[in-house]
Amino acid sequence: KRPAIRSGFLEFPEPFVFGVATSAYQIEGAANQHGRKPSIWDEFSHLPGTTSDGATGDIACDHYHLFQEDVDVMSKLNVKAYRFSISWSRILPNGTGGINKEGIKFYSDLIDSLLAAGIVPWVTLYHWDLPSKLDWLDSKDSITSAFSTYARTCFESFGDRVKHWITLNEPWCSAVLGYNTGDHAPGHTDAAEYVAGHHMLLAHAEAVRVYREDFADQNGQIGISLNADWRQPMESTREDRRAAERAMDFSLGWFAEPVFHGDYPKCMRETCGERLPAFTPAESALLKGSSDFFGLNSYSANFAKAAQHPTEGSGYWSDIGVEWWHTDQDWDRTDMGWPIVPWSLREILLHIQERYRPVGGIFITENGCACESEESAELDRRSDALVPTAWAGGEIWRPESGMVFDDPERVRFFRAHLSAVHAAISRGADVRGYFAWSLLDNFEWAEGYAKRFGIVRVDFPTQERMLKSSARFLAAVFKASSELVGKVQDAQRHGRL
Ligand code: GBH
Repeated sequence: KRPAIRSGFLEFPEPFVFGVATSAYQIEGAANQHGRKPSIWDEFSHLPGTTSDGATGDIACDHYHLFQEDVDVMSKLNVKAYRFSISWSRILPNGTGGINKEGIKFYSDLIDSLLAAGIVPWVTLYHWDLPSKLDWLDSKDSITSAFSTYARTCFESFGDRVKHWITLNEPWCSAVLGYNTGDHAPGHTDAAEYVAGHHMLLAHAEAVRVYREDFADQNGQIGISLNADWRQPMESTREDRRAAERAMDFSLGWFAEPVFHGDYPKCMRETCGERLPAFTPAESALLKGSSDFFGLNSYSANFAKAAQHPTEGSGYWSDIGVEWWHTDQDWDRTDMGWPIVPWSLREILLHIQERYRPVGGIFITENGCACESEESAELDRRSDALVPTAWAGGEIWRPESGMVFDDPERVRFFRAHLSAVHAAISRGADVRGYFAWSLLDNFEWAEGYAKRFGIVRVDFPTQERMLKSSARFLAAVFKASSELVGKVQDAQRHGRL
């Protein structure tokens, strides 16, 4: 049993990674600078009608130029780990072929600056911004080799300093939103989700093989981040319990089963038949165990009910055979319309623990909320806002400089979800880290800039950063945790533990 550390109001097992997360296209900007070429998101966001208010990531948070300031903010907030992603087309502008030295330099400088601030980099290779010359529907061999060559370039360039890699972020979103609903780049609506997802899984497995075989001396870990929102049976009937299970199998299981057990869930294979590509025995063997840890992104939950009538047509949504209810209980919602259900995070963690027993533990690589869209926001600049004692767990943490944007809903969200993580740990889930989404308000994909997920507010016209009270809250949690880790390590060094 690992010794517990008190993190303000809660105890987490030690060591526990506390961090914040972002992704390249959502924050960097500098879309056409220093040799970067377009990704599918550059092209998609520039098409009319694809994003709210025609927003693009051309400038975003201008993090490409302001990264040092952002690292400084993180160190002020006691952040110990930072999860960011690399823009593939900044490194390899055409997706394959020549390397862009200036792109390498940008990430190299960022990594150095993080390490100098004592912040551990967690690097996502692919957070949805495929170089526009490529497509996940390209032939299996060509897209798989393009991704693994890109991955190899990153391991070679940064692997001396980066020890935590995530291959893909949320392949479910890339496959379903990109190749079925068309809400995300590349905006396809011709039901190619199973083939796209299949290629993503194989690309992931191949990159992991390259890392394990050729970069073993770097002594790092590599895994994948999957999104999962909890599905609760509408009634506790057999039918609804099965419906909820199917919904989980068709979302989390679609990717987690191949990665941890070597094949798609049985119910998917039975329902989809030939529309779901099959793995060869060699591919299946390569996939099985291809994640050193379980990266989980989780935001919400809703009720699942068995579909009364088989839905017309074929395709992902009718394959699931589930109807959804958000509203049967009076759950609050975020600005995204996603129900706020903190206990659902506990249920998901216990589900993952039971089903996958990841040897390297579970890392929550994203959790957070949008809860202050421009419409509802009341900009409250106060000179010395304090995080109320109860939120910071007995610690009154006085801000050094005064300005803070008040976001009490987000503070409540984080407090409740951290409590849920804690509850899951005490029931046996091997959770080893938590990354808040997101460090900054940023380009929220199809929602543009209208939905804000940051713990740091960004005033986009001036690029001014301002802490929110949720940043204060998390800083207090992170600080309590790292102080106690320090004390435990000290005691161990001096033989008292
Ligand atoms: C993440 O995806 C992305 O990785 C990140 O880039 C993005 O900015 C962030 O979330 C915020 O959107 O009502 O129960 O059906 C989020 C994936 C999938 C989470 C759909 C919410 C619906 C919740 N999302 N899910 S539910």
